[in-house]
Amino acid sequence: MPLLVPIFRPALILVDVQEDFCPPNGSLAVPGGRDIVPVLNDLLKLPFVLKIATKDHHPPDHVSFASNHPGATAFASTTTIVNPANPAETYETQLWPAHCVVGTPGNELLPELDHARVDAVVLKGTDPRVEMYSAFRSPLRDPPLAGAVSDLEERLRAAQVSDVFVVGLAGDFCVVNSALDAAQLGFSTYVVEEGTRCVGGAEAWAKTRSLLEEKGVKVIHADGPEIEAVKALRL
Ligand code: VGL
Ligand code: ZN
Repeated sequence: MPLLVPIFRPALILVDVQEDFCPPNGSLAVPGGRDIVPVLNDLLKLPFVLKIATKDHHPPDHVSFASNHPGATAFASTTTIVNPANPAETYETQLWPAHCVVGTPGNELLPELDHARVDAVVLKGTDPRVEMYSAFRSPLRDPPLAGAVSDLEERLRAAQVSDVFVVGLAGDFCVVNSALDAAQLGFSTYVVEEGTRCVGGAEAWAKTRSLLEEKGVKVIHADGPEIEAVKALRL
């Protein structure tokens, strides 16, 4: 019988490390959001086979903005998203202050992030009709909405990635959904705890962490053995 040697080909995904998700000026600032940058820059120095930054990239008329729904309040109100190709498929989503609007300063990746080490930027949330927390795809499945499926999976497959390490913002929204999708797509998936912060702070992280672990995503530390294994790789 041929010996099957599993090949460890880890990728790093930096989710939405953008001005609007960070103090001091972000419209949807995550507490401590800026503090993760040194951890991310250290990870970017490691020999991951692929390093991808994602950006929440919304048009001004995006469905997730409370300002686009008369009478709605950011953080408190919700709206129903409908699959444009199948009115029977719907989901409820929370409304937010306008954020990461294309062409605005809040859309920019943080300047202190080590951009030179990022291989590619993947855009998400570009279709005004749907919310897209996961950097892979919107929750619409029946059928999937073409404009709300990114090329992230394709890029990971093309690079023969085996393991996906997720960090960024926000832990309780786009990081968790991206990690759950990565795991569902068959990648061994990790979230580096020091590399994320939640909209809902420490309390939200405790819940998010349990959900990740329940779904088979490992929550790890930046100085843990999984990161040591990446360090041990030679490109
Ligand atoms: C996000 C809320 C709305 C995120 C994006 O990147 O976590 N959260 N849009
Ligand atoms: Zn958004």
